[in-house]
Amino acid sequence: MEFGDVQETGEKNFPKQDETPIQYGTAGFRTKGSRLNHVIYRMGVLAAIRSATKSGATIGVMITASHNPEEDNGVKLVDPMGEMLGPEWEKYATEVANVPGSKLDVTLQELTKNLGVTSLQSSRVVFARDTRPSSPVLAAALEAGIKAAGAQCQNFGLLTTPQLHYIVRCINTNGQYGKPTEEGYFEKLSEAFVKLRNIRKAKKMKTLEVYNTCLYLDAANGVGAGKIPILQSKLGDLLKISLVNDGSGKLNHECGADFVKVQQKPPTGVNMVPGQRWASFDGDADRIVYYFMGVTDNRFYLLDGDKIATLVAGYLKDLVQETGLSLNLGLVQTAYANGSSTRYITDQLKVPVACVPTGVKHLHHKAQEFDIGVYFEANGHGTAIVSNSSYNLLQKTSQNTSISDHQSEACDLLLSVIDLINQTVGDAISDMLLVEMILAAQDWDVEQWNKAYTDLPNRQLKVKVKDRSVIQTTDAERKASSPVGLQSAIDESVAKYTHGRSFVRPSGTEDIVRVYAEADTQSAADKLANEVAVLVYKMAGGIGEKPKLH
Ligand code: G16
Repeated sequence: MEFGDVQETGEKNFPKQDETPIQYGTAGFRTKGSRLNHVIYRMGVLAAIRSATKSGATIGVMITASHNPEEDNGVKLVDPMGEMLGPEWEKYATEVANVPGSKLDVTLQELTKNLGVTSLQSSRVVFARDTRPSSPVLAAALEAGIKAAGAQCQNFGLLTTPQLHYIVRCINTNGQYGKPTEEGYFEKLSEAFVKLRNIRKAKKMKTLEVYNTCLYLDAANGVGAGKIPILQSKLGDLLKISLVNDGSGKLNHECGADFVKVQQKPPTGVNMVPGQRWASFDGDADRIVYYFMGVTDNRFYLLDGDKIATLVAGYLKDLVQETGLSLNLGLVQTAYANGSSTRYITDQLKVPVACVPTGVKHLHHKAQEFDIGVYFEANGHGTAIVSNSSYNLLQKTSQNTSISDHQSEACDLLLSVIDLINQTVGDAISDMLLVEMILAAQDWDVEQWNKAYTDLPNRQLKVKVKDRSVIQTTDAERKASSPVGLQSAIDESVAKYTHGRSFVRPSGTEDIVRVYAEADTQSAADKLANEVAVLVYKMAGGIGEKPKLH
């Protein structure tokens, strides 16, 4: 195949802006929006090639930098079943993004030749963007890339990242997963939610005494904010959402799921009353965390991805038991999972738990090994997935007249819960509805939910280094294999603390090294995190202000 025209348009309208290499990271390319024009143009072409290798199945492209600051932007590619781009393609993406403009033609020629692609005419790419100021321009670059490649494209405008993932799956399953529109997305989720919430009424169960239908939501001033009124209009009184950081302020600035999780405090400027239930989305609404102020102690309590995972896994485990089917349920976490959560899952829930490297792509992949796989990163990014065979079995069993009413009701219930879940990727809106449904089903409020286990105090820090790739990790990122000597120094520090644990890893979305530490008290966790941050600074080429020991 020839890509002379693609190269010419690229050189003319989307020239490479600088020579600094850019890498497809944890969730795509991410850097300052002003550096991304050529990258995103080229990703339009790559998405068309990906589609051709999947027999013309639709590929999605989302323009967003999610939790990053407003001036950043990025691009995430979505595979046909709505999952993240296959890891084997990340190297092609990196190569195509970095090649000099004058070599784009030969690079694409070689790539398509090696992949056996001879035409892009039946390739299909759909795309959407978040609310960042740079997103419309980048969306135009993307569209130009798709069109220059000769592929068909559809622009879905402003969507949350998970909505685009959902739409891609709907298209490629010919509507079996749902209607491939935003309206279809809200219809599917809200119908399942309303059905599940009304079960109490249908079964004449006692009215809710503890669960409060009011939820306070910080939408990080992101794309999720604009979607809440649409959702609210379909929920009636079953969930009343009060929105803050509704898009009128600066995106992710001192608000949003990442801020709340990392800082372990509420978004700046919100007036939290003890006992109220709060949640925060991130900028593209693929993460959610919950929190509240204790009524008796006025303390801030965070219910992060680990707490959501345990709530969901516990609920699903009971429901599976009621179906009488032997479906194996498992939970997937990363090294950031609080030690107490892992202990609770193993000892109390008695659900198998696996640990994988950071990045939803790794968690999703591992979760596919279970009949029902629940996966969550501590930062609030996660979902649950159900294998096709388990789904079919549930459907068949629910219609089986020889089983007890109780069993068939449980199958029916589980099928509705599955409809409430966006199985393609972590989804803040779907996760929020799932949590709210479970809390209502148990007639719990946040305090009861929080009681399941007590988090070990923990701290996350960021260290700036000259080149973060000098840090390499192994054992699902729990150990640093490079630079030499760093891990033994971390081990020595950790050994001084009761219940101490710490690890470091280069971020795949920001130009920093992340440090995580936990210990028996907050001051010990802070001290350990500081010690390890100083080690990173010294041994991995720290730049800028040196981390200070407390
Ligand atoms: C992305 C990924 C997440 C990951 C996060 C932080 O989230 O999808 O899986 O946990 O980045 O990654 P890192 O620690 O490598 O910077 P998002 O919400 O920013 O797209």
